[in-house]
Amino acid sequence: MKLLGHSIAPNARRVSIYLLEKGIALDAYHVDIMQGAALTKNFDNMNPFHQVPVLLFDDGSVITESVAICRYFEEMHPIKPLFGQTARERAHVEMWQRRAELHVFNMVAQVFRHLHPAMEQLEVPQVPHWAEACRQKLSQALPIFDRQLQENTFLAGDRLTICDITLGCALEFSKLARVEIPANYENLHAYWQRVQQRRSFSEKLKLLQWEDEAALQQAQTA
Ligand SMILES: N[C@@H](CCC(=O)N[C@@H](CS)C(=O)NCC(=O)O)C(=O)O
Repeated sequence: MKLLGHSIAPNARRVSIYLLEKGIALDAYHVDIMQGAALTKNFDNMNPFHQVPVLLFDDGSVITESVAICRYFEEMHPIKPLFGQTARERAHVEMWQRRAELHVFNMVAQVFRHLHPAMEQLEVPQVPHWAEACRQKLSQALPIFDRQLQENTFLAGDRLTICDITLGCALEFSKLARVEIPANYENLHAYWQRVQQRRSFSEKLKLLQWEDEAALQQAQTA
């Protein structure tokens, strides 16, 4: 089994951080998405959305979507649960996971994709008005997360779970996306200080270079 990821792309980071938290080792690769390595025919067969992360099994089958990949590993390695333990806990974690992904992570991602010059080639067309609308939506969501973190060490309680990996990656991504998190959200800032000190966030998963030269040549000559 192989994980196809990226050293800084935030969705790939979600899976890397999850694996480091769980202590799961596997062969992981850096796919150079910015240079079109996910646009080849070979990659299209694995993920028609041309995105990382991808979990590739030895029989050629594939799972994509960061949280789906993490859920697979969670079933296979239930020790140190990161999706909650009881039915209620799992639902609570899922609630905050979706909130963090829809209202924070995705809003930061849309600002990045539609405004950042580095995305000009990949996000066609970039729609700056859409980015500004998402920035606005994000600013409406941040106070809700700040309030939740006033009473809780982590989003869903006193232990780190998958929703913290999503929110932490969104906060990390906000720097790259040039999205400012206002200083008055003190709980959110204190939380981010705590989270980024974890070994899973500060140490990088070791990634090999994904070489897909044959498929790249095939795509270019097609
Ligand atoms: N919903 C997907 C999103 C994956 C995604 O957006 N991946 C980005 C990197 S963070 C990507 O591969 N982008 C390449 C592109 O869009 O061209 C997930 O959770 O895995």
